[in-house]
Amino acid sequence: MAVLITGASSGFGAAMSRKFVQAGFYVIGAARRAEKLESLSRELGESFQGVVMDVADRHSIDGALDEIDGLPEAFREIDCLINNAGLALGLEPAYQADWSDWETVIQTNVSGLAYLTRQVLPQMVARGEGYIMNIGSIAGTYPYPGGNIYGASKAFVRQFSLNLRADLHGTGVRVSNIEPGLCGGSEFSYVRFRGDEERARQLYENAGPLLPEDIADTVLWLYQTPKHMNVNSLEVMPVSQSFGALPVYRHSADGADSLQLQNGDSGRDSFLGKVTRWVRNNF
Ligand code: NDP
Ligand code: 8X3
Repeated sequence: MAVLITGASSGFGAAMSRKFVQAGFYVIGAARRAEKLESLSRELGESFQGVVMDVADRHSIDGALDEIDGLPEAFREIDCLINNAGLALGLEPAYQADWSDWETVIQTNVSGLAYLTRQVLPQMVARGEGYIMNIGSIAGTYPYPGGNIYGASKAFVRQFSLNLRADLHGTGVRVSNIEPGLCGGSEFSYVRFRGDEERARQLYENAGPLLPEDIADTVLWLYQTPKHMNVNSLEVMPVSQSFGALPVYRHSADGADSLQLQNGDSGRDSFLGKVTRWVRNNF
């Protein structure tokens, strides 16, 4: 039996593929970039099979699942599906965001994840065991400026995971939603900032972010927990990240509008300074 990991061509998915193969499991790594999968296959050997799959296209998902049916026997049954493929595009406010970016995020993070899960679940239910692991995000719980459709897509992942638990009650199939915070060492911000390497680099500079290996270790641990145990959700942040105060916008009769935080900090300049620092530190 095998572990099917989407988004295996970089970041979390590549790190998970390495950890699972090192731990003795058979891994099918799926992504769009065949050359990255081939390189991982050369590195990991016979326990890894790459399959080209565009999760935003359900015909591509069906084609890849047919291809998996033709793989050596050890790979044909999927014991664990790790729905990791996903992306954010841009940080513009909702009223300036590009609609086609939003569609891509929805097709990848929402429709693709849901469709692949729907296609893989019946074999798990028939066997009376299996594991669906969804990679959500802290963005699915905590809103932030510019998070708009990305955060909403991860909120879908959170609620879908919980509803799967309800539907799968009694089947033996486990479901977890893993919600990482700031994590460097992947292409996530490079993709979000449309190839702006410097902006992506600055986001993680001196921030001590999580690393893909941390998420891979977490996911491998979850998979190896006893089969009677289900971790419904798991939120992981770097120690350097926590929560911000909620800003309040105040109108003033003299036109000097201001923003105030719950801790009493106020004033346009100090708030803007905080926002600038926060944005620099977080994005
Ligand atoms: P990366 O950009 O490094 O990896 C994303 C992976 O998803 C790539 O392998 C990419 O492969 C794949 N992918 C994207 N679109 C598609 C598609 N349409 N079909 C198939 N595969 C696709 O980012 P991360 O490793 O950081 O992100 C992995 C997951 O973790 C995402 O769901 C992300 O939202 C989530 N996450 C990331 C955090 C972070 O701070 N990095 C924090 C919280 C959650 P390819 O381009 O080859 O198709
Ligand atoms: C990625 C983490 O905080 O950039 O899901 O949204 S965040």
